[in-house]
Amino acid sequence: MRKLQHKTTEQFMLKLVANATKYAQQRAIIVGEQSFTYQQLLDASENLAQVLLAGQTDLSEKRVAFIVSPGFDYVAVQWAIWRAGGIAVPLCISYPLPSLQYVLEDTQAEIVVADAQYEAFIRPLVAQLQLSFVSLQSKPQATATVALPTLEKNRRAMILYTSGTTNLPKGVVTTHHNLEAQISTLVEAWQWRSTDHILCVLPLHHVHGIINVISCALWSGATCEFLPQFTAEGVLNLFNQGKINVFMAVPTIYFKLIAALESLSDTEQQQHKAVLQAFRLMVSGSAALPVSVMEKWQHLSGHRLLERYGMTEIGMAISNPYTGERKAGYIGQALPGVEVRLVDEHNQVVPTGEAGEIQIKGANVFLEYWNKPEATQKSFTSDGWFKTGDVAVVEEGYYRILGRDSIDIIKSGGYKISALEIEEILRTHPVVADCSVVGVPNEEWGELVAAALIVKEDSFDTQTLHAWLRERMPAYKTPRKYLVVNELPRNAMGKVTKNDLKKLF
Ligand code: MCA
Ligand code: AMP
Repeated sequence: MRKLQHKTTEQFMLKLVANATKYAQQRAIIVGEQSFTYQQLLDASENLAQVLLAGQTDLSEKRVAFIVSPGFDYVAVQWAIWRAGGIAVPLCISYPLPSLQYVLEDTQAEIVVADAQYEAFIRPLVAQLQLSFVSLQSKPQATATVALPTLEKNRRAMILYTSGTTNLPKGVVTTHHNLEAQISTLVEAWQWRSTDHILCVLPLHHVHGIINVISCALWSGATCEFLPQFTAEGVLNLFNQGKINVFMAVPTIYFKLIAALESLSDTEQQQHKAVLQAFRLMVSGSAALPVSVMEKWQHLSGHRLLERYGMTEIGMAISNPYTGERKAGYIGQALPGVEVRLVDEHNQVVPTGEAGEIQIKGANVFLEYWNKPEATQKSFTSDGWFKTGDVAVVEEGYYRILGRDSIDIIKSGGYKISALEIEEILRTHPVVADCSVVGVPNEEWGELVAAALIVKEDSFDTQTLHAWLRERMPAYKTPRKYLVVNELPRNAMGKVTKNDLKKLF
């Protein structure tokens, strides 16, 4: 296990609460017609913290999983878990039950919180696993009041699941200190302010939505508006109201917004452009931003997107400048407080201009993979650098991503997907004799998940297989392309040559 480095008692949560108190009467959250102040957020999270504590003085890193729609309740529950000393485990609202079960079992969650929308769906699983359940629908009120615990900075705060080069997703543990570092570097670099108003359309089981959007906004006294289900038209309508001035999204979302704008008349496009030009900041990340998307967006919105680079394990590490040149095709420079280096296969720093793996050090870097000491150890060098597996080069002072070490990691719509995880599930289908999964390039999605299959029956149909997979994994992980083959391309060692397979698609 990694050494805990920060043993001070200064609390991230105390600061978050102090910031919220400073802006008590300002609007923190908007969802549709409803709006909530920071004071309401403080009160609701305090009440829920007491409900979770139920008279105990500290949750002592108990894992509390929650399945709550994006909005006020989501943040109130997240803050409540943190304030009560628990570890927040946000569940993906589009996961089928088997994927949720994996997360609940892997984290050894003890309490599950659900809102009205997900209560009926999750209850049978909670009962099966014999976990405590808190229903937000029943508007729980604390019966006992205890002093909320004092939390050391190195207290574990959150577990997020990330797919990688293993067949099962790993839980990435971040501490209160990590969260503070991940938030404050962005607040500084992107000049967050209390007058900002951001729109959140991203899922809330990943860093992009949780840290970059919600947490940075609420740390700064800004307003965060939620659109729980992304549609390009929905986003453009909200933009047109003229209040939102900050937006962050994955390239696929900009691609979809561009398509929606391009379908409008010239006059309508000009109207939208007038609104978009008033934005303070628009950011793209989670996957490579194609230069064509950046250019089209600049043409339609008058904005040059700020591209940045991050990872679940590190938050954000590299960013184009807020003031200064935002270079198309580049991810920028190290963020404040983040150390970045490029190394060869022996962990030796490469000469400037040569490609190397990105390695990261800093308070932003996660603590460990939950219950996976070996995986944790393997992901760090002996001198404490986190190995990202992404390969980059520095040109004229800007980092440019060249690719990834592993062909088994796919990025689609900004989601990181493990080819091995999908293969493992496919192989359990009675008709699949063998399979191999790759990511094939796609302008809109970055990559599309594609599966080559050797099947045991001629009457096999991919629609039935697809439906079967949808019961076992979320839609964003399911293959978009299937190809039935007689054999898979293999090298002399018998290993599937995935680059050759990609060509077949
Ligand atoms: C959905 N579809 C997809 C994908 N997702 N097809 C291919 N690849 C995908 N990933 C399909 C659906 O199955 C459906 O097809 C159709 O597209 C519309 O589905 P829907 O779910 O409605 O899609 P959407 O709502 O339009 O979603 C697109 C989206 C979403 C908004 C771009 O994928 C999204 O929210 N992506 C963001 C993920 C994210 O936050 N990643 C950050 C990870 P059919 O109708 O045929 O079923 S954190 C990270 O990466 C690090 C820290 C970082 O740097 O940020
Ligand atoms: P995740 O595990 O979902 O946090 O995804 C992290 C991965 O997303 C990184 O390791 C990169 O491969 C990729 N990524 C994030 N931002 C960018 C970017 N701006 N350009 C290219 N890849 C990116």
